[in-house]
This record gives sequence, structure tokens and C-alpha cells, in this order.
Amino acid sequence: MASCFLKVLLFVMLYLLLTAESNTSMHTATTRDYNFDIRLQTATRLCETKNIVTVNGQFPGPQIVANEGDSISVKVTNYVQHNITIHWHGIRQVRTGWADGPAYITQCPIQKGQTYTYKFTILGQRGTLFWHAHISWLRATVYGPIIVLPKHGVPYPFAKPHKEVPIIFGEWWKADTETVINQAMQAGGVPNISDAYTINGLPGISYECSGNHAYKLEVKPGRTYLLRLINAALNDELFFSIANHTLTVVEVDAVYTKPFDTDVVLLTPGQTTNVLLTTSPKSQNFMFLMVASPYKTGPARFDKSKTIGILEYSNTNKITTNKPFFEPSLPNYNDTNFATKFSKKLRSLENNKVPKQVDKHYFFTVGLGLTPCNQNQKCPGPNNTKLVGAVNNVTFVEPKTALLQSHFFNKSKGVYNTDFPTNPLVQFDYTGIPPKNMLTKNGTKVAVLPFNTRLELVMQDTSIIGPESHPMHLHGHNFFVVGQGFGDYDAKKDPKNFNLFDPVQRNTVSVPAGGWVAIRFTANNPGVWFMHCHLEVHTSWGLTMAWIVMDGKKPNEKLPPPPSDLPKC
Ligand SMILES: *[C@@H]1O[C@H](CO)[C@@H](O)[C@H](O)[C@H]1NC(C)=O
Ligand SMILES: *[C@@H]1O[C@H](CO)[C@@H](O)[C@H](O)[C@H]1NC(C)=O
Ligand SMILES: *[C@@H]1O[C@H](CO)[C@@H](O)[C@H](O)[C@H]1NC(C)=O
Ligand SMILES: *[C@@H]1O[C@H](CO)[C@@H](O)[C@H](O)[C@H]1NC(C)=O
Ligand SMILES: *[C@@H]1O[C@H](CO)[C@@H](O)[C@H](O)[C@H]1NC(C)=O
Ligand SMILES: *[C@@H]1O[C@H](CO)[C@@H](O)[C@H](O)[C@H]1NC(C)=O
Ligand SMILES: *[C@@H]1O[C@H](CO)[C@@H](O)[C@H](O)[C@H]1NC(C)=O
Ligand SMILES: *[C@@H]1O[C@H](CO)[C@@H](O)[C@H](O)[C@H]1NC(C)=O
Ligand SMILES: [Cu+2]
Repeated sequence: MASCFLKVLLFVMLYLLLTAESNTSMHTATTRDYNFDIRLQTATRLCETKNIVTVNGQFPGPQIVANEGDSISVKVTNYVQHNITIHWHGIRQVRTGWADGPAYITQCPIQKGQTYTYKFTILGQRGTLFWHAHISWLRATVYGPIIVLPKHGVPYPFAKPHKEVPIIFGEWWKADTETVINQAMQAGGVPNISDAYTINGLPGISYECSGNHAYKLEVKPGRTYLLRLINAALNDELFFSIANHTLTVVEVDAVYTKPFDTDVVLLTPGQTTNVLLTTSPKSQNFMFLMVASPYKTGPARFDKSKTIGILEYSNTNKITTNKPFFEPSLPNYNDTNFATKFSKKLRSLENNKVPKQVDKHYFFTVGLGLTPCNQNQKCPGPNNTKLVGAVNNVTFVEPKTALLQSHFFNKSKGVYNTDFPTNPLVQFDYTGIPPKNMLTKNGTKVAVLPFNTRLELVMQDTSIIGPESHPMHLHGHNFFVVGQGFGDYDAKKDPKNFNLFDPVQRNTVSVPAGGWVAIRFTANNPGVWFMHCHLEVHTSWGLTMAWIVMDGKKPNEKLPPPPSDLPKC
């Protein structure tokens, strides 16, 4: 009897093992087709109606949902006057650099009446990412979630949530955002700030004239929800918190992390964070506010408002008006202490790929500076100068044609130079009293990396114009954040404290205000990869650069030729 039972048990276990195996191995990747029509749409927020650029008339835009391993095909047709490109933020784009999207880096823009189909495969990633326009400031309204589920039959490294909910933060301007940035570039000063922050497109109840339109999440008691948080704001890092509910961070930038509990999450523009929210076992007859508010370090003016959504337990007594509410307490806008503590909690769940050896070290200063204006201009800076951004004192000047095409067809002459400095040409106390001469050099310079270079890059904030946190985003690769600190980086002392064991892996990291961050990655994806501050105003000012990763020797280490419908300049 006992042995028979054991046999059955063994059989059941074998069966489970086999089916689990076949579930994963039988998973056949599919192609998911989307149509993105770029159209104007009227939208009313804060009691004013304006035309915004959208995908398919939706704001926020449609979700891309796929499983790891799937191929994606998005046919983008442009019906508006503005040139457009779409970037699939955080997607590795392994050997599909032509589909990456930053304007004049990997492609010329899709002009009015034109179509371009972005084709790529999602390899080795699962989690939350997002897509957004990558030209001028059009991503103000052109963005939406990318949800990459694990392969069929592969579980999450945490209990399956009852429900999954994308929560995408943005910024709302009453003015036309293209006019805002064009005006600022003309005048040489700081652009106007936003009028509101938004949760899933809605400013919420803290603003006058919200018309009771707030994002509302209805939950059941005793369940776990997976919130897919995305910061799509143009220029602001954001704190996020829900009253009386603890959040468990489980993933950032589509990489699993060691779980940890927190009342507040911080996301820079360009970062995504998956959190688990476990609701109270008993139904609650309250409204719990969910709030996002800015974290700001630089000297410039910023939008000091906060956006509020509502978490409510369903099947309560349904008295939706005048329900008592609770508000979360958020850090002060200048709480760098919180920001530092939070970023230090982030650790990869698995880590086996961080380069232990380094082939090439880079040290970049990142920050602001000044450039002379034309004599007929009246600019606000000293000696008729205007604000710009720079990496190693180079202000990136956007080329007239795409870098990737120029690189692929060996036509770099007159488009870009390959002499991007490995180190600052002039050394100074980066976080001390800034040099008197705050001018930068203009250029379209790239740094060239042989295939499979294992590199370490230290990014150092400067105090020129003022210390400021810069969320640096790398295209085409994830990187490991091996160290960070305040003051000037010390190449002798600081590496001793690097975390080469379980550093967080991501695509966007903050260079702390008045500090530095060290990252490592292996340049194993051939193409041209933009790296830039994800504060859109700093991208406009040229706080950007590009890497060229050369082809490897093997056929599967080479970038294929461009698709035939790639837009031309
Ligand atoms: C920006 O702000 C200035 C000063 O308030 C205002 O004159 C200007 O019209 C604003 N620009 C836009 C595009 O709204
Ligand atoms: C929510 O939190 C506040 C402040 O911590 C506390 O006073 C209140 O009792 C809590 N409410 C519920 C329903 O848990
Ligand atoms: C943050 O700002 C508050 C007031 O806005 C100020 O009292 C406080 O000193 C500031 N903290 C830091 C660390 O700068
Ligand atoms: C402005 O120009 C003067 C004369 O060339 C120079 O001495 C001064 O340092 C400049 N100021 C700045 C802030 O660059
Ligand atoms: C540098 O380039 C910017 C445009 O990217 C331009 O506005 C500025 O005048 C240039 N500065 C110089 C010194 O050429
Ligand atoms: C560009 O130059 C490289 C090296 O000289 C060569 O292998 C490649 O075929 C050239 N590509 C094109 C498109 O001409
Ligand atoms: C940056 O470049 C400008 C223009 O060449 C130069 O005047 C300035 O001294 C440089 N600054 C630094 C910190 O390298
Ligand atoms: C759109 O892009 C094309 C190609 O780069 C360029 O010639 C044209 O000036 C752009 N149009 C606008 C409105 O920026
Ligand atoms: Cu920046």
C-alpha cells in the first residue's frame, strides 16, 4: 500500500516536472503587430482644451504587451506636421539598432505622410518598460507602457499577483510644449515649467479645475497587486506613495531586484519600477490617496505641485462622496538623503554577468555650462551667453543626418568625429567652486568601442551653474551600478567599495547632485547608442553623447543592413 502510494507520488512528481519542462520549451515566440497612427487629438485638462500629439488618439498611448522572446512590429504612420520618431525605452534592441528610435542618432524622423515599421525581438528581458517619442519635446504626450510578461509557464520570482496595473506618471502643460522648448532655445534661458503632474494622464484632485477627474484604483481586500510604475515626466524626478500601504519593490527597468519594503518609491524620468501592493485583509471604508511629488536638486525653477490619485476598496458601503481619506507623507522636494538611501537599497536578484575585469575606463563630467550667443541675440547668461549641457565639456550638436546610417555606410565625414574624450581634458575640483570660464565646446563626437569591450564609466556631476542630479539613460544596453558617492570621485579609494556581487542592473541611473556614479557593462550590441540625461531640457541643451559599438567577427555579432523603409533625411 505504502509503496503503491510512493509510486503514484513519484509519477505525479515526474509528470509535473515533465509538463513544467515542456511548458517552457514548447513556448513558441509570436509576432505582435501594432499600428501607431500619430494624430492630433483634443484634450481637456485643468479646464483648458488644446490639441495634443497622440498615438491613435489615445493619451496615455496604447500598451504594448508581449512575452519575453516575442517579436514586435509597430507600423508608425505620421499624420501630423511635426516630425516624429518612437523609442522603445529599455528594450535592448539586440542587433536591431535601426529600430531604436532617437532622432538623428539611429534614424531620420518620420515626416508627415510617411510610415516606418519598427521591428525588434524582446530578448532576455521581462518586466515594465515604456515607449515614447524621441524628438524635441513630443514625448510630453506621446508615451505608453511596454509590458513584457515572462515566457509562458515561467513564474514570477514572487507570488502571482491578483491583478497587474500600469501607473504612468507624466507632466501637463497648458501651453504647447513644442512652443515652450522652441521659445527657451531662442531666448537661451530656462524653459517654462509644467502646470501639473499626471497619473495615467489625469492631474487629479489637488489641482483647481480637476473636475473630479482623478485616477482611481479599486482594490479588493486581502489581495496582492502588481503596480507597474513608469516615470514618463519630461523634467522631474518623482516620489510616489500610497497612504497606509507599504510597497514592495521587486523589479526596476525590467530586471528583478531583491525585494524590499518601502513607503515611498523614487523614479527619475526614464525609470520604471514594479512594486507589490498588498491590501488590508478587511475592507476599508476610506479613500487612500496615492501621491506623486517632485524631487529636485538643481537651481532652476520647477513645478512644485503634486498629483493625486485614489485607492479605494470596492464592495464597501458604496458611499463614494465624503468618504474620509488618508494622505501619505512624502519626502521634501530636496530630500537627497532619502534619494541616496533608496538607491542604495536596490540590488539585483540574480547576478552573474557584472564584468569583474575592465578593458577600458571612462570618466565623464556631466553638467551644465554656457555657450556664446549670436551678436543679434540677447541672452541671459554673462557676456551674452546661454545655457547648455555638456559631457566632458562637449555640448552635443545634433547632426543633420542619422549617425547610425553614416556609421554603417562609412560616411562619417562631416557628420561626426570619433574623438570623444575618455577623460576631462581639464581637471578641476568638479564639485567645488566652479571655474570662472564656464564655456563648453560644441561638437558631434562619439566614443568607439570594439565589440565586447568590458567598460567602466564613472559619471561625475559638476557644480558649474549648480550641482544637479542627472538621470543618465543608455540605449541598447543595461548596465550595472557598481558604486556611487558624493564629492569628487577618487580613483584610488572609491573602487575598493564597489559592489561587484549584486549591483542593480538598469538602463537609467541618477548621477547624484554633487556626486558621482560608477557603472559597468559589456558593449556587446553593435550599433550607435545614444546616452543622455533623461531630463528633456538637458537633452535639448546637449547633455548627450553617443557610443559606437563595432561589429564583432562572427555573423551574429554584426549589425544587419537597414530596413528598406528607414526614413531618409
Ligand atoms: C512662458 O512664460 C512666459 C513668462 O510667464 C510667458 O510670457 C510665455 O508666453 C510662456 N511661454 C509659453 C510657450 O507659454
Ligand atoms: C492611516 O495612517 C494614519 C497615519 O499613520 C493613521 O493615523 C490612520 O489610523 C491609518 N488609517 C488606517 C485606516 O489604517
Ligand atoms: C530643504 O528645503 C527646506 C525648505 O524648503 C529647507 O528648510 C531645508 O533646509 C532644505 N534641506 C536641504 C537638505 O537642503
Ligand atoms: C566675460 O568676459 C570678460 C572679458 O572677456 C571676462 O573677463 C569674464 O571672465 C567673462 N565672464 C564670464 C562669466 O565668462
Ligand atoms: C553651439 O551649438 C548650439 C546649438 O546646438 C548653438 O546654439 C550655439 O550657438 C553653438 N555655440 C557655438 C560657440 O558655436
Ligand atoms: C565600411 O568599411 C568596413 C571596413 O573598411 C567594410 O568592411 C564595410 O564593408 C564597409 N561598409 C559599407 C557599407 O561600405
Ligand atoms: C571647455 O571648452 C572651452 C572651449 O574650448 C574652454 O574654453 C574651457 O576652458 C573648457 N572647460 C573645461 C572645464 O574644460
Ligand atoms: C523634418 O525632418 C526633415 C529631415 O531631417 C528636415 O529636413 C525637416 O526640416 C524637418 N521638419 C521640421 C518641421 O522640423
Ligand atoms: Cu540632466
